Amino acid sequence: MLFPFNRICRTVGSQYVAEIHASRHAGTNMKAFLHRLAITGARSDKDIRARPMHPAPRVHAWMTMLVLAVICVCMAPLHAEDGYELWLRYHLLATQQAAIYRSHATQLIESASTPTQTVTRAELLRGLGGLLGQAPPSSDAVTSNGAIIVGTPGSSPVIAGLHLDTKSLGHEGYIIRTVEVNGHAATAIVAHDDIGALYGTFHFLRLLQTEQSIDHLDVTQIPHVKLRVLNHWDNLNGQVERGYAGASIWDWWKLPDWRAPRYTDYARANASIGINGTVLNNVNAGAQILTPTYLQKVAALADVFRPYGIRVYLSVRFSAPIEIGHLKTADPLDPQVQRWWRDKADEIYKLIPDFGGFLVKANSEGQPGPQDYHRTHADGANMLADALAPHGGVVMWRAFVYSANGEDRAKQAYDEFKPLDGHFRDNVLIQVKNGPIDFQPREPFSPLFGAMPKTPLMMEFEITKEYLGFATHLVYLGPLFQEVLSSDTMVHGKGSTVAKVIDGSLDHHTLTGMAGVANIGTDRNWSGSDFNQANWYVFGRLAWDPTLSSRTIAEQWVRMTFTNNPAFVKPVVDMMMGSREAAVDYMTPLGLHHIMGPNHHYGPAPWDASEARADWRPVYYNRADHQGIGFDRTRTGSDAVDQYAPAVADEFNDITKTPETLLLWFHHVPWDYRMHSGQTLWYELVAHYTQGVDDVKRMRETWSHMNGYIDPERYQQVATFLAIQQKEAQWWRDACIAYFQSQSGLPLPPGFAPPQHSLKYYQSLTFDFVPGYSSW
Ligand code: GCV
Repeated sequence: MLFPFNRICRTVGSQYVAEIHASRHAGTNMKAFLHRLAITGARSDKDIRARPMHPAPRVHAWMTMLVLAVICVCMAPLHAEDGYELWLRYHLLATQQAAIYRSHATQLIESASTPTQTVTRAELLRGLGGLLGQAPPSSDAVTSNGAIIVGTPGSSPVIAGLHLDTKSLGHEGYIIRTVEVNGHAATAIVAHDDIGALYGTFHFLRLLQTEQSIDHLDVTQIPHVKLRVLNHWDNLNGQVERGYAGASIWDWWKLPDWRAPRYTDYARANASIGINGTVLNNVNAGAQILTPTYLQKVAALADVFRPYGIRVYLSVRFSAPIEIGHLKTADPLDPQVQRWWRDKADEIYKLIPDFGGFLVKANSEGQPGPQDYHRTHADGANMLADALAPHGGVVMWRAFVYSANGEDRAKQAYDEFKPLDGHFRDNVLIQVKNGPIDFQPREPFSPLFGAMPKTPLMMEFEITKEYLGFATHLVYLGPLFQEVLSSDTMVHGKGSTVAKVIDGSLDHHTLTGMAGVANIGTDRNWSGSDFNQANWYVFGRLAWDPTLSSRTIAEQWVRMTFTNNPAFVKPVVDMMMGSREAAVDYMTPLGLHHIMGPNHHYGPAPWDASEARADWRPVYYNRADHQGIGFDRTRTGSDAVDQYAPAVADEFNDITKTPETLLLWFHHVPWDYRMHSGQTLWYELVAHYTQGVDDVKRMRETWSHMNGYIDPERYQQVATFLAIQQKEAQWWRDACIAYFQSQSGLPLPPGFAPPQHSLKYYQSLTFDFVPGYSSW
């Protein structure tokens, strides 16, 4: 694409003189070049290097910019913005603030002798070079105001001389502080270990990207959660289960020899938000990943990630001893099986000394597990834990289990795992999905949180939007994550939040974790849409500190990803913050759940009863009939409420006390039930569905005013995706209202538009080749 002349003209003359949009490489260099040319009056790149930076007359700068812009139009086919840079978009800052930052970045004092120090230095040079136009020169001593000092007391005598208490920071914490050295003001990014200094560096660059003051810094950061892990549901054939961003980024075929540069950028992005682990393969695992051929490939990825503090983990198939070990059984109490796993662990750790451990989906949705041998989940987890323990590895054993035994599916994980509390080895975490069913747009928190005080419970969020519109719906998941983390389990009285279960503070655990099912694929923008990147970002930031505000995180992300211009930031953040509730309204309002299309999970199908198992059918969950709608989980129903602490259970059991957002999750409610508004349930249901569509219309409207603030490439894609979202929101609303009306037999409340098509029409829709699902 040609360098767009109109954009240059618009940009020249605005306060964002240097915000000319181009690709990561060509664009950054071009911008830096233009800017430096403008402010130094140089005539060539060589000239720039020779001349000192000094302010030049504005007119001169503008003339130069215009001449160059014309030249660019004629000759330079540059890449469009494509979202590849994610939030690590180090484009030249052109506001007043940049000059202040330059005075705080006159020297760089760091060491680059270890791999992590080397990548830290590279990130600083890249970040400062991009944001400020040039990186400060490296130096051994502080000789002027404005030095940036980075490292640990062990890596830098200058830092050792600051006498900061780094021990209390632990392995990953850091301090960013304005200090004085030899009478000169400096910024120190200090940690106890190298990785902390890398995290601190990313934090410091974030301050610059978001144009925060760095005059008097005093920041101390220590992660609240120990294991902050992405779960890739990537298959070895390159498909991604529930992936909407292209194929798997792991090119298993070309590994271990070809280590794509993208792996390094993946590691940078993760390290920048504190993610320190990645499970490379699908929890519906094949055994092949444990064969020597694949372990070599895994080791190559581990080598790329190591300098960034990221450990690799693998999902393992419980029956692997049979499939690749040629044993007759996978019984966890069988000594041969135990030996096989011990040998396998030894083999892995020879190749990958810092291997993280295993993630296991067992006896769930057809996966093998210890129950195949009449053993418990604890027997299975402990056998693997014993194999990993000598090497320091952990087992993340999933609690996502349910079977077609007729019991309310929402109760099954608790029933299975609660009695096993205290039976797991010290290096086992139980990984629990945020709600009791399956990543629905809204669920109550899982009753397991708070119910297993003797066992570390790990949070599992789904970053990929399996149930929230795939790649094209703009749904920022920050409010969903925050809603779950701030839910009060009440197990030790008020304030016993899910966040405190996860960070270990409630029951005094030091082994803690949070997992997110990744939304990453080979799409150039990584996540299938620009706004989906925000969900990766917010996951990492909340895993580091579950008490952070999702709004603050959204604002940071918008500033880093798009622009600091407040005329863009405020409305876009507002739009993001309302987007999850909009999706709940047009998909599953008032506590409805699991009413999507069967298998592929695309679109609405509340009528569907085609699945073999009752607990896979939407009708099982919504139970709409002539009398009413909703799943009775009260004490007179399935009694799922009593899995919660008494105070919470009493609230959920009482229809007048249950929050209306969860009404139909816990109660089967007559259509004419009076809601808080004074309207009937039927009225409110239709109103919520309509509200959801209206909200998306408003989101489109908001976005239409953002044209011109950012590059046209990303602007246009977001605009198009919002149009898809509006179309599909309308479809959800109309199809659901048509079906529920067929059950209630009630007329539409006055003032609401009827569905655009008949129920029959919606029921006739079928979809082939839906992304993220296939019959592998
Ligand atoms: C990996 C849901 C998804 C499945 C997924 C499963 C799980 O059922 O639809 O694709 O399988 O959850 O979390 O194990």
